[in-house]
Amino acid sequence: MARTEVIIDPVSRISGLLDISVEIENNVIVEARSGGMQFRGFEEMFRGRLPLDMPYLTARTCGICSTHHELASTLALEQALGVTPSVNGMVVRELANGFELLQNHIRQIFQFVFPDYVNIEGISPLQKTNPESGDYRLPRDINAKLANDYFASIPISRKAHTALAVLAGKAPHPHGIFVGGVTTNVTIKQFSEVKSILNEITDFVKDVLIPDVNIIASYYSEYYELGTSYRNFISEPLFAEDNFPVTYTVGGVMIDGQLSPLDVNFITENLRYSWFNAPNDTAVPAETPPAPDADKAGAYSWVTAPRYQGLPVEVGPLARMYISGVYTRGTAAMDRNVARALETQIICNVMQGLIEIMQLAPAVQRQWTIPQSARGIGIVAASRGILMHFLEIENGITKNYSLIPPSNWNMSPRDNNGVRGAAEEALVGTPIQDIRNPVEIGRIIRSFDPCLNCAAHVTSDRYSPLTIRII
Ligand code: NFE
Repeated sequence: MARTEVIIDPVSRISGLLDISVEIENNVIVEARSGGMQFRGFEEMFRGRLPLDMPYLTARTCGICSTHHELASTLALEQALGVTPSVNGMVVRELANGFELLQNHIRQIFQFVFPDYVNIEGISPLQKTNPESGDYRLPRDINAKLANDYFASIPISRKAHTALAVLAGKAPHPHGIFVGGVTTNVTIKQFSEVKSILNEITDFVKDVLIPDVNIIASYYSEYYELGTSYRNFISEPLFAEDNFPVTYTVGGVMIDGQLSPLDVNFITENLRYSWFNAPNDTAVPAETPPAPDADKAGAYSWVTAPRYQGLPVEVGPLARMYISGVYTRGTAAMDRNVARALETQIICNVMQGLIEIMQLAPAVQRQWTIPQSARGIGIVAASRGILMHFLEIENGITKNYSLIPPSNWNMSPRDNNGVRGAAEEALVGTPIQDIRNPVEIGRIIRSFDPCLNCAAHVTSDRYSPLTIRII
């Protein structure tokens, strides 16, 4: 039976350059590849830098989740320096991280996922979807409401970043999160501004976001079956501190339905299909950093393939919700979208509690001493899942710095055993109704909320800006 190869490069409405290639036989995807098409070399830039600069430098890894990187770097530094942050500093930075989560989730749901299901009849050609090329099923009046909500979400997601800037200096790339807590002196003015924005977002999530996502789920219910992956999950703690009035999840690992605590020693990065080298094609974070090799035979991605105990794993809101026991409905594409929506509401509720214990107080900062040699790991709940930073200091400077962002797990290429990454696996087995308009691929891929800027941490000129090739 002849196979048809479909290449979508880059996948639109995501951050970064993602090449999805699938092979289709009898209108079913039988093979899939996820490739990160840009090399950015951030880890190369980090070597030799002053450790206290790292929160600011690492935040530049990505423009849409910079707060997560700054917090992860701060945590890694605090561990290396033996610093315990102030209680109020932790509250303020958890709120800042919460606003980054809200901004990302709201934007992802409305601006990146909605156009897969809602015919956005907007005012700009850029915002107008083509009804001929889509599978749009919503009745006209319902479609009109959701299209209206698409536009209503834009100022709401922007306000989440306004609140982030109030708490942490600016957005993106805030500078207020730092060793010891934050650099922000919290006043009544800041409290009032942030509280009022949080109330507005909370109402929008309850009254608009949740009902809208439920509507989409009901009209496209087959996506509760399509796009399942391995059902192996990793979740990091999120809003888990004992002193928080409302908590969410302590995280963990779920393999074959069995829960266990996360052990970072079980994590390696496989490189057989990535344009990187390391001994045995295996990088150990902050020990044997991968060396770029753009001409490596057989490789197809600038994304490494992290594995936990050698296994591929999915991360993100669905993983957090599954491991915390809050969501058990399923693990398909629509489950990812619904879990992200429900998590947005949980985040609002936790932040409403947190803001009440935020003290109107000056920042606690002092001069920090950098040890001659030390190591630190920072783990953060990022919008797309677990984010890890690995820092090694030698002679008072940064010797090695490794990142494993969430999209490395989800969008990983095959590992050294040829086993597919999470999104690749989710595509295989998917029926494609119209091979010349394979909307199913975008819907499944966007349910992961990929960010290839994070994952591929010099853009190649070997790839044309947009190719959908049917062979
Ligand atoms: Ni560039 Fe990021 C998030 C991080 S993703 S968006 O969330 O860390 O891999």
